[in-house]
Amino acid sequence: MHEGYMKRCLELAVLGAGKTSPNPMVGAVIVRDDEIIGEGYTSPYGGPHAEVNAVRSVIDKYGEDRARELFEQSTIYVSLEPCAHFGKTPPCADLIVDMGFKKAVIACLDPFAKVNGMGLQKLQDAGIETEVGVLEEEAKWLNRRFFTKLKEFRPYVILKWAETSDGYFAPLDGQRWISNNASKQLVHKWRSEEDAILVGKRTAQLDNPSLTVREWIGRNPKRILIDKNLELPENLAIFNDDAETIIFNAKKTDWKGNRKYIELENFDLYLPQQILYQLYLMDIQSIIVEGGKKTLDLFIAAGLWDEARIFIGADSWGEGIKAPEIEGELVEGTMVGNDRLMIIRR
Ligand code: AOF
Ligand code: ZN
Repeated sequence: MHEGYMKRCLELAVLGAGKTSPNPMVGAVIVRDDEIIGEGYTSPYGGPHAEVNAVRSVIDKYGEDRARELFEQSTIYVSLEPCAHFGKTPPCADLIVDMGFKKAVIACLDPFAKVNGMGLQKLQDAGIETEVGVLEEEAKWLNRRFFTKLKEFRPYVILKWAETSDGYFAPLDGQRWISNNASKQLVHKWRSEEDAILVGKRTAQLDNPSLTVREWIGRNPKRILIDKNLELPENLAIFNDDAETIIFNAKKTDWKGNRKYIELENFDLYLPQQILYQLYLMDIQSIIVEGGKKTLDLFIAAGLWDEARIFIGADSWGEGIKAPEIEGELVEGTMVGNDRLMIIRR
């Protein structure tokens, strides 16, 4: 029973994907007499939290007086501990107490220092019955970007590439498409869900990608480029005005329109660590590393990745540049048209 309602919270939470960052995406469901009477999920960044939206949905329907009567007989299910602090919005734990809920069921605690157990404490101090840990793993997985930022002090890193059925990543020179159009659309959806996309110099030059979201409806992530000596020409698509571009280099720190240049002092030393640290300071919570081979290998060698999403195309080439090699746990294996998609977790 609890699990069914919590599952609904997780489904609602997903509706905030790509819009709530750097806040987590959360879902809330209000249940009275085994019937859902209200639902909500986190509004885009800076807006009301899930609990507020769920409470409002009931008030809008029944008016405040009747809603309060109903809350006294209701359980609120939330996929993350209700907040205890004044941030951009007032504490959700206070709202739950004020509205007089009978019970609160929570999937997992919020590791954010200003909440971390204190939201739960507020509910318990007010005499609300509480239960924690329903679908905990699922809830943590859903907000894995948020948890990684708070626990590892770096963005969540997703590696993405396509390889041929015989393991080639690119031809010996130039560029050739491997995956199909359905896979391409999926990649655009993924882009809209993450804060940034990172590529190396060679990929920016050879493929000349815009790294924007065009085959899906959603916001453009920030673009991140590694170009040590700032050698790339300004007419490349990655420099167009469609999105912001952050350029890690060894020459200058500067700001020019949509472009932000960040100089790394000992460029070649701990490069992925330096980049992730700078992105963490900018509150970028997740990145997709889209290539090329050298850049992917850099993150793999440093052990700085969380997920790899690999398309395996139908063609075989017999020669080329070998795809990166990675070890981890296969969490998903599906077909996207005639491409095979493997998702691997570290
Ligand atoms: C909740 N419900 O739906 C979310 C929560 O600046 P604020 O006020 O928006 O607070 C942001 C923090 O609140 C965020 O870092 C996280 O700890 C928590 N997010 N809490 O009760 C929600 N999204
Ligand atoms: Zn809140």
